[in-house]
Amino acid sequence: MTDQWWKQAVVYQIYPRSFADADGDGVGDLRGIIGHLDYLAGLGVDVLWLSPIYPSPQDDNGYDISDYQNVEPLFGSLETFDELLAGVHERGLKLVMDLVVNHSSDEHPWFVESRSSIDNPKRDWYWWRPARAGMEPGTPGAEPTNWGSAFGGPAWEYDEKTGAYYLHLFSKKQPDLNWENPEVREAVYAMMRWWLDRGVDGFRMDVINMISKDPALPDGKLPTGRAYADGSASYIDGPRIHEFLHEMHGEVFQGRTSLLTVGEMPGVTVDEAIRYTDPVREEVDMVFQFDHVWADRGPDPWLLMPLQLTMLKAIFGRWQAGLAEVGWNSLYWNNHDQPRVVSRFGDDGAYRVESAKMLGTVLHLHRGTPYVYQGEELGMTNAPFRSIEDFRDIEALGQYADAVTKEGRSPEEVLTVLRANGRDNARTPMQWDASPQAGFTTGTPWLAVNPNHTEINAAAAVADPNSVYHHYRKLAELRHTEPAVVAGDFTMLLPNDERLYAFTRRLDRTELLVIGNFSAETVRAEIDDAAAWAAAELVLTNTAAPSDELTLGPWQAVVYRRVLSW
Ligand code: TEU
Repeated sequence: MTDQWWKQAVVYQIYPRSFADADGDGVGDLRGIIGHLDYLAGLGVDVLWLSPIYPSPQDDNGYDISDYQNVEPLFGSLETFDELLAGVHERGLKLVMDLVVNHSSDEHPWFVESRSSIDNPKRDWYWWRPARAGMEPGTPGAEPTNWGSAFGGPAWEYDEKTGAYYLHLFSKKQPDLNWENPEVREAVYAMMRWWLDRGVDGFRMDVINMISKDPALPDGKLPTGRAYADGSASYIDGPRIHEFLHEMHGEVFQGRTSLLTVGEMPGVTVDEAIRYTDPVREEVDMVFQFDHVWADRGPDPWLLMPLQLTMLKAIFGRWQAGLAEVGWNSLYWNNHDQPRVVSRFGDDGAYRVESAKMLGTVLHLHRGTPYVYQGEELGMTNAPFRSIEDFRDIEALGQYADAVTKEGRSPEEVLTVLRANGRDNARTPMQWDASPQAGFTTGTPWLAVNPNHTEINAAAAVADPNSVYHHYRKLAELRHTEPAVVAGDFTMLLPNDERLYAFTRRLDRTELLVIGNFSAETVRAEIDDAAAWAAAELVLTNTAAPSDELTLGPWQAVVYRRVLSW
């Protein structure tokens, strides 16, 4: 119960395909990561989260696993993995694996068996259903439910050989596992124990709040103009989800210490998150919620929406207040599914460095465990994708096809949104130096390097004490040295201000004031006890110290500390 070391930790996410390529095949690998462990240790992070490295046809870049207890040859071998793990532990860091068990690859032996015949012992390891009554199997509309897949198209694939459909909430090469079947659950728990016995320090659990489906599998609501319905009401936070996660905790984590578990949970609510992360309930340590990364998404997926700061603050305020007493928040702007935050909520032009530092400061000083996605510490930006041919991501390609061919959208209309929000923005190779392929590879990268690597790269950042890199290093240091950052009560200030994000953190007699300017204007923070902060210590800022404590320059962030005299 007390083993909550992760409250003081900073986690760094590595997307192996795009981090560092040691063998010149244009795809990142484990040897490439090993070669940069000192860089990561120097940044001051505590935990490395590896996106999937298991054998996979790479239909969804590894989130389609064909063997859970091995390493994809593209990335290396189990021996290389053990060497990486040893290198991580030698430097006092921890390593968390990606657990992808809502679905497997359709090339996993479990599914190969399951689809081989209707009476195969593993048939019920997946969700198989006959065609919709009265419909010709394999014809449009004959799918058992009207649900759409997250990657475009229907969520059901017809299998000629056995005359039935199988469910896939993501690509058709990612069939959903049937967690109703205790054999499936036991096989997953055994696999997890196998990795923990090998020395890994925990799991990031992929779409884990989708593993429990409503067995009735009812149709979903079909929005106007959309080809498929949203079935999420039947599988988000499903009927047995807490039972399954508590069982997993008992079967896998019981009796083990110093682990970190985080559940990726699209659509999770604050109330559900309290249930998931309440230590007494023994489910997970924290969750990834999506409310803030959906803050600039409207009902029309093909219409860009500007960020409203008051909405973003309302979301964070709700999650900070909701999990203040029980449970724990994760904190993230970026990951391999989100566009680069400096391009999204900051200014990736004239104020790229200032806004990248400001965004990091505001996020990391909230109450929760911060996650840094590779390249975020350099202020990497979205990439200049031109045509659909520039994209590689199955989600972008699938959604583009649906929108243009089935929903009559213009290609440019869809491309405008994909350029801003597409996942490939996060997946361009890590920018290590200014050389032709940014020091990522000596070969041809699987996805083009962002041309701005000549300016934005790790070599330049480490050499420049005023870089985003060194600001993120200071943020990690502050979390490790100032208890109020970890445990202080959170109070939102100026909730209606559309330019300033301000809040305090208070622990005993120590109080921190954090203010971030989300605009290019000079703005004064009209907070109540402004005078009281006049004499406070300026702990951190991202530009020159403000002349007047509470007047912030363009994209400026300030952190003050005072000790109350009562
Ligand atoms: O992502 C689940 C998920 O929520 C994403 O579909 C996300 O909402 C979307 O991509 C945003 O544009 C997880 C993994 O993080 C993702 O990479 C996988 O593609 C997906 O599950 C299936 O495993």
